[in-house]
Amino acid sequence: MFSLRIILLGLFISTFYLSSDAKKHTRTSGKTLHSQEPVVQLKNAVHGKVFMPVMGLGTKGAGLLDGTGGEYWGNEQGHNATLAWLKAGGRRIDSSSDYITQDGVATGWIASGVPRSKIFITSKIMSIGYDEALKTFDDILASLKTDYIDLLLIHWPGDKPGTVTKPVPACKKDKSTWTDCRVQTWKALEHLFKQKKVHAIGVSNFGVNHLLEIFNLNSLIPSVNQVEFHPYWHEDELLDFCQKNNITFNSYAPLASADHATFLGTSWNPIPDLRQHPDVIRIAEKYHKSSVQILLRWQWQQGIVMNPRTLNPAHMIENLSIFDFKLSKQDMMILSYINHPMSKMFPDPRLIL
Ligand SMILES: NC(=O)c1ccc[n+]([C@@H]2O[C@H](COP(=O)([O-])OP(=O)(O)OC[C@H]3O[C@@H](n4cnc5c(N)ncnc54)[C@H](OP(=O)(O)O)[C@@H]3O)[C@@H](O)[C@H]2O)c1
Ligand SMILES: *[C@@H]1O[C@H](CO)[C@@H](O)[C@H](O)[C@H]1NC(C)=O
Ligand SMILES: *[C@@H]1O[C@H](CO)[C@@H](O)[C@H](O)[C@H]1NC(C)=O
Ligand SMILES: CC(=O)N[C@H]1CO[C@H](CO)[C@@H](O)[C@@H]1O
Repeated sequence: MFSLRIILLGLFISTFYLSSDAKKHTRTSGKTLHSQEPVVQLKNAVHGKVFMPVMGLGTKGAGLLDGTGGEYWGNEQGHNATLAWLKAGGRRIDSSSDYITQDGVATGWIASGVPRSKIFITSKIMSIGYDEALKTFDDILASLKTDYIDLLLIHWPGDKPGTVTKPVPACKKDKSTWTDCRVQTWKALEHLFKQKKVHAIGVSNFGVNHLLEIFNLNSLIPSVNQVEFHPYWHEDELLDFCQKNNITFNSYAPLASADHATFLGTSWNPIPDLRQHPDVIRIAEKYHKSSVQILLRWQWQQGIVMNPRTLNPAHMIENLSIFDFKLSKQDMMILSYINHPMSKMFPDPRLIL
């Protein structure tokens, strides 16, 4: 009886926290962004008020040109998806200097006719050092055909485990850790921020250890951390740490990539499609929503912003329509306890020193 009460109390507190959190994060800007779409206000490292649309478009396909590992995305896919996304009412696009779709994103946003000021573009730079980051930023502006970026992130805290950047960046030469590269790259982002060439700066794939390193610089705190997060793989402690420090949590692969394969060093490992999971399907039927809408809503009720990738305009509209229903605390809990032993789709950034 006693322990049951504690469990119920825990459920109550966590649900209150989650729902009040989602509420707290919701703002409607009305002016510069699509009036209907919920946005969050970024808190750290911003000039004035910066509102980030909750739903973005992912533009990196995990697949290779030879057809393995999922869907291949190049400039043609980037162009078509961006154009369809903006037409469907989406306003945020998740891009990177490391994706092979950036030029397509540019032709797509220009073809849409939507003014640049109403579009929120994220791009990313690897941990490569100060001068190298500034040079890459110029390439990003040229590639995306814009003169500013809404949100610029450090893409990874170092080489992804299992890959080696060639040539090795000067900031990493003869060093056992990526600390110098991270710090230099962050300083370059701060420089661009101070010049107002970017409206907000943040990081991606950073663990608590990497974030504390930035805190120790006694300078700007990242406004966003973009991390893999879905019911198969969710680092709740990292989410909590970010939210306690006003770092907006941006999930990636919110559908566990859905094309259900994860690269394990040498081979693609199939993972059961989350969209077909019996618990997800049962909850979807209960709310008369699709599995994907359930998976995305589960994120939003935790105050998380996301960028699912899709080429399908009907899927885009579906993805944008998760703001008119609410999952019960029990259903949130069921989704949080779905798990899979081989659930990490991307390399583990916590292994990067
Ligand atoms: N920072 C980083 O290091 C990092 C790493 C990985 C990814 N990312 C970002 O996060 C984005 C998303 O991750 P992801 O691309 O790996 O995968 P994802 O968004 O989890 O899954 C994409 C898959 O979901 C399907 N899908 C999307 N909406 C759907 C809907 N409404 N109904 C049914 N299926 C739907 C898509 O198929 P259809 O085309 O058929 O809809 C596609 O196969 C990336 O594109 C990238 O921008 C960042
Ligand atoms: C992109 O859109 C064009 C025009 O509708 C179409 O012909 C082409 O097949 C599309 N490409 C992809 C990869 O979807
Ligand atoms: C988070 O932001 C709020 C204002 O929105 C501020 O009151 C609070 O002190 C901030 N917390 C931290 C840890 O920076
Ligand atoms: C075409 C369409 O239905 N677009 C919708 C996408 O989602 C936003 C936010 O919910 C709606 O405002 C749009 O009408």
